[in-house]
Amino acid sequence: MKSTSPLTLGEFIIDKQADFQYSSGELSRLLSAIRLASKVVNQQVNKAGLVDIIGAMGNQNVQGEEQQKLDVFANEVFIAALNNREVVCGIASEENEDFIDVRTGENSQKSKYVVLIDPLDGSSNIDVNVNVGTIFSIYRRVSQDGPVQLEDFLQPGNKQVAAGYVVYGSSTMLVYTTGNGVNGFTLDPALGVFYLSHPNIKIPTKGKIYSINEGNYIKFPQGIKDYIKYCQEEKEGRPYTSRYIGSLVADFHRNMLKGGIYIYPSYSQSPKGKLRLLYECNPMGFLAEQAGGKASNGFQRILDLNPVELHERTPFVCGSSEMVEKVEEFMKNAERNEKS
Ligand code: P6P
Repeated sequence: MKSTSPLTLGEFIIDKQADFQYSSGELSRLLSAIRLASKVVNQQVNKAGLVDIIGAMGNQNVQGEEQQKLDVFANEVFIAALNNREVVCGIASEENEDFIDVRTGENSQKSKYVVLIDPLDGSSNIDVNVNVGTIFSIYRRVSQDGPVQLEDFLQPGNKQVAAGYVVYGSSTMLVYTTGNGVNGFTLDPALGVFYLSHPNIKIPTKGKIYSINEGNYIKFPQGIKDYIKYCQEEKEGRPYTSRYIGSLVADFHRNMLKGGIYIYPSYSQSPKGKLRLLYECNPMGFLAEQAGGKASNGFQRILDLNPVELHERTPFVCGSSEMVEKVEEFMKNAERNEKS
């Protein structure tokens, strides 16, 4: 008899384990650790306005950004969940300058996986109650046994075995891929259970939403300026709508469901843009491609970039495939004009 209740995330992970090339059960346990941590963080995010957990700790993280208490809390929760279950051998986080070797127990000594994480993206929105999110990226280690090495983390995005995000908002969702499509799960807060609510998500090939911080317009490369003007023209179904929350996970999630494009370009003060390649752009790029979309740095596929530093930045253009292609067209034309 067909089950009437929707699949839970736990059931889904087990069901799909067989799809996964390396199905030893370890990746399933890793995803379950992330599931647990996201519930713990969600509980604090949802009551952040009620307890004295808002407000900067007076510290700064490795990015030199004011560290919100929830940033620190989320980082500790995810590291603890992954560490305690001994499902990974190494972790890199936006909140930590160096990667962490977590081969503490017998099992983690044998673990094949490393995780890179942005534990609470969009944290500047925490105290104004706007959606924030967690982003994670999972690789198989490339070094042999023994201590994890920097090379285990500096892998191109096309080597990811899984990636996903949690968006903490009006409802909390966990969205992830293991390379066989993208599925979204919504948390029932009363039961503490994630249910499959968005099976096999596909990004529309084009949309009418563009997400970019237009306050930086005068600093943008010419190709981006040209694309913004294109979005605003009154023809061929335009102007598009500008929607920018200031939280990558929230903007990406909306654009993935409705169609649209998110752009964080290079600009004069930051020639590599703002977003981090390893734990923001690669996981979101993997998800976008698995959902039929695209992710680029304006000129080439994000997942083909070869990282050289743990916290390196990259310009980021991601979302509906035809919209990303149009940005790349403007970028190439502008570059050609500048050279001529
Ligand atoms: P800006 C949040 O700090 C973040 O990394 C993304 O989540 C967000 O899209 C972007 O930066 C916002 O940056 O410069 O527009 O405020």
